[in-house]
Amino acid sequence: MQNLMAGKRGLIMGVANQKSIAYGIAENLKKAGAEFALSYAGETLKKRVDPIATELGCPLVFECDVTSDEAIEAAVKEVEKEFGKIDFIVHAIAFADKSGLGGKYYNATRAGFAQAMDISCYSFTAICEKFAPIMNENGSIITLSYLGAERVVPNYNLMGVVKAALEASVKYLACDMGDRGIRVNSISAGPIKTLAASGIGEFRKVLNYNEANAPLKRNVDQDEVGRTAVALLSDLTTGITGENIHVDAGFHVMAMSKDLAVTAE
Ligand code: NAD
Ligand code: 0WE
Repeated sequence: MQNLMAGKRGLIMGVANQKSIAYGIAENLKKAGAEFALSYAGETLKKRVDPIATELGCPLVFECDVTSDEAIEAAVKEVEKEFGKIDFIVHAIAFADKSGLGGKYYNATRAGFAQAMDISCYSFTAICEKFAPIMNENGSIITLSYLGAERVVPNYNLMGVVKAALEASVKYLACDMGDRGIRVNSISAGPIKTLAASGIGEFRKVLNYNEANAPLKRNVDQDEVGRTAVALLSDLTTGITGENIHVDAGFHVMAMSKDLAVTAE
């Protein structure tokens, strides 16, 4: 893995702290020899992200709230000034208002729906379009998704619908960007205790259920997602685009709880 990403440069969006999935990806990209910039949302995260950038030897760290076209355009300029062209982008960003993450899906509000789609889905499309001119041929772009896009996961609700749209956009973007050799894929990660997850009531139950029912009988971690991300961003996977790879200890293949006693009789 040492030289897999040697000479490759890119941008990682969505590191909030050392528990972020984006941090697990960044650590592994660093190990593989890549060089990258970090972007984060909100001044309050600066004090968390600056030391991480130092640790990982990032030559550029900047704020970028993806709800702003100007911020995304400024990000392209910053990255171009530092690196010229880049080879990869990691999008590890999601947000939905609490009203969209529990109770009934249909209680999502118009404003909450629009905001969750904007931050967690549209931003990926905008980033692909705005960064395309400074991407090298054979570049690779990834985003993060979750099984709730494909099937109903209790309480994931609005985020499930938004991730379904994100996974559909991965396919259309793969088609749009394929003529320049740029690949677009997603990783569907199993549940991992991060800052975003800590805002979810009963997240421990989700972790326990996945651990008990996954074929591998355990949960995954940020490092495992990070290693798959390196594969998708490297030249090991030049034939893969428009794909959604599950890094979930196999949980997604199960149609029923391993313990049939839960509902039998
Ligand atoms: P995290 O809280 O560490 O990361 C989420 C990031 O989104 C944060 O850095 C936050 O600042 C950023 N963000 C929110 N609004 C933003 C905005 N307007 N502009 C820019 N950035 C913004 O949590 P995480 O679990 O590492 O989440 C990363 C990705 O992984 C998300 O897309 C999430 O849906 C996905 N995911 C998480 C899990 C899990 O169980 N933790 C499982 C599958 C997929
Ligand atoms: O994508 C996610 C969660 C993303 C997320 C988390 C929050 C919490 C704080 C988006 N918006 C917010 N808004 C907040 O105010 N995951 C894949 C993690 C997750 O969330 C769940 C899960 C899993 C897994 C919610 C219910 C059930 C399972």
